[in-house]
Amino acid sequence: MWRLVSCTLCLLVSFQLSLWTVWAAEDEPDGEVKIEVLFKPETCTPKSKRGDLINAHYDGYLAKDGSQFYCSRSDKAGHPQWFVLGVGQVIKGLDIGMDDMCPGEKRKITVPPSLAFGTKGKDPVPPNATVIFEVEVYAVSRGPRSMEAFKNMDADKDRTLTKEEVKEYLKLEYEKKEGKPRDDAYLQKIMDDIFYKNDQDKDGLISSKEYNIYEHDEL
Ligand SMILES: *[C@@H]1O[C@H](CO)[C@@H](O)[C@H](O)[C@H]1NC(C)=O
Ligand SMILES: [Ca+2]
Ligand SMILES: [Ca+2]
Repeated sequence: MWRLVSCTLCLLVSFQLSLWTVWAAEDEPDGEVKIEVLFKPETCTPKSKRGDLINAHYDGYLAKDGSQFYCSRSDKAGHPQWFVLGVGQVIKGLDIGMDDMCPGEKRKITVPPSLAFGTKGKDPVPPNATVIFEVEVYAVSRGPRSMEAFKNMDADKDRTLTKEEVKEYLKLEYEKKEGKPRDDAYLQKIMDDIFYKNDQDKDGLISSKEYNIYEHDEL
């Protein structure tokens, strides 16, 4: 999912940038992920953990000059993106840096190259670059890797998920989290993405085995 896009739209609104130039550190190849909490809601639950389905916006900047290389607000029609935390769907530094976050929380996460795009970089990120992400979390759902979520999705309890079952689940999740339904095309897109990533044998169903990436989760 790490499509890097040009980010013209976001540049217009990235007034934070000026704050960040002072932050510019030299690139430490083996440093640690640095987390700065920018905003934390008073009621901060649920907290994200590995395997949770996270919905978030994130903007990426190069530490050395503050230039922006990624912006989820202008990618994919500006929808915040869904991903599973802690399983390598995003760079390692974000898997680490977005742990224990609640909906509404904002963080600035500084990631050394070893936990970002490495010694090779990934255009337009140059080799050995420390990157900074500003993230805002919108939703934290248990799953899709929790067995709880699987059982909720599997409406007819046959231990496989059809596209209809997954879509219905997403529809209800969105309504619950956002107070209003999402349009069908949007749900369809997320669902296609989920099947693309999880339906390994491409039979149009997600089996409990395909779904269950954690050995300790037993059905
Ligand atoms: C990136 O870092 C590696 C290891 O520290 C080094 O071997 C390589 O030359 C560096 N690449 C660039 C383009 O600076
Ligand atoms: Ca089913
Ligand atoms: Ca399958």
